[in-house]
Amino acid sequence: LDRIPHPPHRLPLLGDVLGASRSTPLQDSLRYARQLGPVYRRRAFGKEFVFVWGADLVADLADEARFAKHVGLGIANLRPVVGDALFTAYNREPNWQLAHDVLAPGFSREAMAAYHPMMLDVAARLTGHWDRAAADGRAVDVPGDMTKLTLETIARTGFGYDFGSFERSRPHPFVTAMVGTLTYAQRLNTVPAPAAGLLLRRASRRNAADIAFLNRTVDEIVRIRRREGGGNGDLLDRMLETAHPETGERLSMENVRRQVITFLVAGHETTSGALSFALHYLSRHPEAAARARAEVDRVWGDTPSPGYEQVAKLRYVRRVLDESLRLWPTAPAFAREAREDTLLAGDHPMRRGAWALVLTAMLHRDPAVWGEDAERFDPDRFEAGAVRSRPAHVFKPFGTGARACIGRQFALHEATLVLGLLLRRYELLPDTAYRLKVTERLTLMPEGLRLGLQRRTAPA
Ligand code: MNH
Repeated sequence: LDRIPHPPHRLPLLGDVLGASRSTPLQDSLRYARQLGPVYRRRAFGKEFVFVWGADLVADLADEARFAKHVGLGIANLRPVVGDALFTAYNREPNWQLAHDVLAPGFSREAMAAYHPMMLDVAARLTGHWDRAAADGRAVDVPGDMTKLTLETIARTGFGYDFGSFERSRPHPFVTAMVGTLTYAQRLNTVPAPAAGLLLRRASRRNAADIAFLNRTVDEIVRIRRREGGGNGDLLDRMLETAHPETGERLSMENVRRQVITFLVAGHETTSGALSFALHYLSRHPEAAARARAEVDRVWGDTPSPGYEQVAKLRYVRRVLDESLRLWPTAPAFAREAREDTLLAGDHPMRRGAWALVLTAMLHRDPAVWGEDAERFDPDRFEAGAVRSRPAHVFKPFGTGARACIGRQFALHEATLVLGLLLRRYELLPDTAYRLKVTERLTLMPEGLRLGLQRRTAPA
């Protein structure tokens, strides 16, 4: 540990931990990363935290034989809400394997193809909303509308539920409660545990009310399903009815509750951010937007609703999405722990259970891999030949290994589909005064991004 650089002691470190970084911990970590290099440490509350972003170090941490997911920090703070559901389960908890095996078929090709028409339905609500804005010459609230879209999509495809987000002028109370608990969990990261009770007493009472509301909403969703059925084998049907193929075990009701909240949260915030950043970059890079649009016109023609198979054919649109996730991986970090005593990259001794935080957002900017222009938006970095020429494990927006994102294909399909539909329908008119400002509440989002819209005439 002694050899790992840390900030010079002149920095008011505790003050930094308690103060300035509270709302932007990730962007602060990026600043330190640029100063201190590919592996560094920071002290907080008497503990050392190790941050890693150098490509060879991260590649070594991706070795599943020696390392595994670490449930700590922000993720551990979510345990009071979602306990041993998929995202927050400790590796050894039996409910992880059970839920993983029961739910994984919910993300198969066949399952995705069945969600596709519902995704189109939800997207039509978004374009209905945007058509009215375009007609009135009003700019749209991009992150707000993408959050409505992705929440409706996961609620509808996974649970047959409708939050009515596009018919409301204010966010659904479920969203407010969800944002509340996420913000609270992030704040817990910045306050020493013994002081948290005192410092955050009011916030903690609010948080308890938020959690109670999330639970009530889920119980309502389950009640409706039990009464009316009609899930067609969606995620909720799987949670309620599917037994493990080998052990015959089922998820308990308490665990179902935790899984539903997990999927509603994990299934929309990150995708919403990814879509929002992609739309920002498209609006600022007219040449990329033109290429993407030409591809959509060519591949989709004027078919009113593109089929499932036609989405994966949007190769350039997908590169725009990948490049946006490179610069702003909306789940910007993940943690890895040593399964046994080991040497990280042959150099840094780690005890069993010792862990490090992988700064994905910085890994994605490592000039040794991405070049000196790593900060520049360039979708051609994801052209097949360029991808092949890079080492493995340098692009990790969905994490790594057994605990990587189960919803990856879902998110990529949804986001590619929606970008295609929006590019085909509108010209994106940026507010040239807007400077990208990234907000953090465990996930990343371009704050205050608004775009003007102009309806296109139908493609030739
Ligand atoms: Mn998702 C895990 C990023 C979309 C459900 N997700 C992860 C991890 C990352 C991640 C990173 C691993 C975290 C860790 O190692 O601690 N997820 C994303 C991004 C998007 C995304 C960037 C969109 C873009 N995720 C989705 C969607 C769903 C989903 C959509 C559900 C429909 N994610 C999960 C679940 C896990 C997860 C569940 C936990 C998987 C596990 O531990 O077994």
